[in-house]
Amino acid sequence: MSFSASTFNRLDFATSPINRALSSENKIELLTTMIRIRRFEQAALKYYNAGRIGGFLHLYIGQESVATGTISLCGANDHNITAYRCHGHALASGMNMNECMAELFGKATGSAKGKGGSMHLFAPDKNFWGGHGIVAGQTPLGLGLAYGLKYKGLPGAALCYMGDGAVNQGAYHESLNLASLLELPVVYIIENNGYSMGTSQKRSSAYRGCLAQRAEAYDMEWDLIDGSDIYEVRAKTHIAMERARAECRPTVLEISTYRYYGHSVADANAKKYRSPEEIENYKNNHDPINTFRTRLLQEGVLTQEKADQIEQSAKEEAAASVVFADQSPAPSVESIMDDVYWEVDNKTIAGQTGRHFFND
Ligand SMILES: Cc1ncc(C[n+]2csc(CCOP(=O)(O)OP(=O)(O)O)c2C)c(N)n1
Ligand SMILES: [Mg+2]
Repeated sequence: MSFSASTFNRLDFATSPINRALSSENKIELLTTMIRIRRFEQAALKYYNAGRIGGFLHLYIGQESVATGTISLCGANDHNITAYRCHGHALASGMNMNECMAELFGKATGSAKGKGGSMHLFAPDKNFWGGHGIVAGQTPLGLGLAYGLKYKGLPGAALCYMGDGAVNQGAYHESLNLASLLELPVVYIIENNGYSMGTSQKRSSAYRGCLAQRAEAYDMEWDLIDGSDIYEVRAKTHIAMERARAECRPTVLEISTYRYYGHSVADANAKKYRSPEEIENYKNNHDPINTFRTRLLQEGVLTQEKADQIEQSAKEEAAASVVFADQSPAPSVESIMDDVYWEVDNKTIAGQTGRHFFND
């Protein structure tokens, strides 16, 4: 089927300036990133279930358009930080599968030398500041990234992601207050997948309209985004990032999305607090990868053969990362105390004496 504007009966975000600027290669790259994230996590799930990965494993399957679409807008001065459901943000930020899978396996070749695990992927050289386990703990840190940009006079934006369960934490509200008061270039992105662990959003939050609308109380701009359409994710996030870069003003975005799996793989009730029909409906009608693949086929940008090839190579890349992780050494016993405090590793006086703030 050939593409025409009348094919789509809703506002077509493909025609927004930031999406019109995409070449066919750029579009295929967006699809490839989403598929790589999904294949990486499917491999991780398999080896978690086989007992090869310890701790938690929070899967991002179903939410791929959020990290992929938003981080695709980032330039040299833009930064991002998120919670524990961080594999998608890590790969979208340019981390490779080997260092991520090795981290999940707890190996010395992992991005945090095997000491962080699934919740703590981290790549400051790629402007990706983690991977944080405390719900909303990253929201003041995201504010700090934005403060740093303003302090240095750099025209950038700090993207700070959180779940719908994080919006009732005090730290988030303190952050919104300061973001607006100090006029900081931060974009708070609520990835609303409908649940905080086993509690639905409607049972956990009081709000008028939507969660993002609370921004009005802090005199901040906000917007709602349909996460199943990566074009919409990019179009609306771009506006917020430009507001941050050019006007140093913060924004709250709420992106509706969904996770197919439980809160973590260890969520025994994953199929009890929501119906199988709900999961099936999302898979069949709102899956961001299926939606975008179909769209690119319609636009004539993608062929079925190329789509199959992208799937195959992502699968092979993920399988190779498992081999890499499996064959990598565990961290040495001698290194167990390293990487806890910078001062201790660098043998500063504070590190040697344990005195950080007082001289006596
Ligand atoms: C301060 C704090 N309280 C409780 C927890 C336990 N906890 C971990 S994840 C989570 C639910 C968060 O849900 P949401 O913000 O919607 O993110 P999602 O898991 O859906 O991505 C809770 C309560 C925690 N990690 N930190
Ligand atoms: Mg949630």
